[in-house]
Amino acid sequence: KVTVTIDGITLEVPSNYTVLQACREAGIDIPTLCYAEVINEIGSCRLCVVEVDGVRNLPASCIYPVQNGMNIRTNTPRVREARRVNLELILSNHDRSCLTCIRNTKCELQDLAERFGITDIEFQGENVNYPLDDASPAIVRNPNKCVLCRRCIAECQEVQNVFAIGAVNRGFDTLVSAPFYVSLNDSPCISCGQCITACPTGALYEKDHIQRVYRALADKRKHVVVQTAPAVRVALGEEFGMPVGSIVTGKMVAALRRLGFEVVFDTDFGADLTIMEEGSELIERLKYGGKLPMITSCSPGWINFCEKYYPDFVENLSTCKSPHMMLGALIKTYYAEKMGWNPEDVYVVSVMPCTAKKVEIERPENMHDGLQDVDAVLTTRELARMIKEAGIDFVNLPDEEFDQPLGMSTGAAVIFGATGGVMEAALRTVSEIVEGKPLDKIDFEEVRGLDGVREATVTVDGLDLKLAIVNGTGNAKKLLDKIRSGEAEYHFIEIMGCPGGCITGGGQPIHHPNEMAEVRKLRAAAIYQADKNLPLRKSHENPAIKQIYEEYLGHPLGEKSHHLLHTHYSS
Ligand code: HC1
Repeated sequence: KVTVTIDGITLEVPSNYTVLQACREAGIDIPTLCYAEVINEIGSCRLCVVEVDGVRNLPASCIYPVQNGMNIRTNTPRVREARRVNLELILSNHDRSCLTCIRNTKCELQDLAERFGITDIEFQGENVNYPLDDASPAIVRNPNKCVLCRRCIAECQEVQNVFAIGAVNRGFDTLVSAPFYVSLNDSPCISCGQCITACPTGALYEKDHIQRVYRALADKRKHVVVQTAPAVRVALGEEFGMPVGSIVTGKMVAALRRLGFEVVFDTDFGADLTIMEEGSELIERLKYGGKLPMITSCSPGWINFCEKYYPDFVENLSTCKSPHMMLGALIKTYYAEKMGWNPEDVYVVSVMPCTAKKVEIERPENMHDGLQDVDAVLTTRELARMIKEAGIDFVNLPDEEFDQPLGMSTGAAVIFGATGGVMEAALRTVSEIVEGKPLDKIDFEEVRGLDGVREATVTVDGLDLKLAIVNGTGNAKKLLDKIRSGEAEYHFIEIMGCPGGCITGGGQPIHHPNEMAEVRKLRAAAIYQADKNLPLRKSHENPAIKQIYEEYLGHPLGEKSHHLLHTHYSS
């Protein structure tokens, strides 16, 4: 420990602290913009400067280490002036069309301008007008809103190991871009959207699907069916001021009906179905010597990463489509038949915590009978915007139930939303099917947790199944490199593209990167609580799943499943 004095208050702090950490411990909220704990400690925005006795310039507190006896002052005229000039310089060449910005009222730069009482900008910077990069089906990049904080670059490079974007040029010409100024669409971007959630301003956002959904809702010929991903129900409430980790399933269903969706189904049904298909695929690969380890395929960000960076693992991927695609295919076939609808008049909307799903729905290998399984993907944030625009009092909505039969699901499905959930759901079903008797314990605690790479061994019918669970593509790289080099061997691996899994996907409500560890914990706890709250907790016990196999699909991995529920990926 060392002793420091901050604005006259003396305190002891760990010797490895930065001045910023010490100030925060002293209850002083130093302003920051570029700072993101651990991943982006670069001191570039210089809004966190302080005065330190004996130091001539004003050090950036986020990267300046404490020393014993240090005397720090955080609110002197010199500090205030320096911070203000730095902020005004950032604002001087920023596109300040805040009223029409997607992050209006949710922008860190706007908050800082308000906090510093900026009413006029002394400097007039050169306002370059860069073109919008909107060629990607998932992510739009507006360089004119970029403050060069590099938080997106840190997410893309350090956390996800994707390296789609970086800082190009130097000085006034510095720009965050894909190499050679190509569009994100032509870059190695995997569309995970983690850059969006790291961005403090409106420089990065999802491709809008709200307008196409409104058009479909207004089209009298269309039957517009919506489905909601597991992770949306534990995050949507945050957009309406509810605490992180609130479970809002019933209110979400009620809001969707009020928005005009004709039928509200649950992607969780698709997740239960995925377990039937993927569990059977695993059993088959284990029995008949198929490609192992089998790796889950429901996260499209991960699929993109695998195809672009680890094509030699494409054969390891399960051939299952992701749950919302499976459900989309069944809505346009099984359900449309039941209702006497022409499949071409059915419009399926998925509400997802994910931006990569916007790309997934357009992949030609996911089409069936010339139709897309899903026609539009709204992120959790987009759904919140629609609810707000409609003036729906979300917090006070009554709870409503999903429509049936494709709204029925089990606890095994809802845990898909957290890292380890697909693995646990598969274990609940595979163990019971293979062993032919009910499980003593439903909870497979050994595969839970939030660490980036986890391993477990679970014995099923005498076979020690070696398992790995990974979240975030940077962590996937670590594991796949070990497998490639022969250092590690597994039977079954769950990989989710986003750190924490879908609960913290690129389409979820945005929090500061420093808060994400806590947000992940709270949303994951809510997911496991939602599982506990359900009467059925194993996918194969879902009566609607049994019914659809009896009435329509036949059996897992059968002819119809093959046609509608499975796909292939390219290496
Ligand atoms: Fe996910 Fe999935 S869990 S991929 O994270 O398999 O997006 O929530 O919907 O499809 O079910 C996302 C979440 C989601 C699919 C399911």
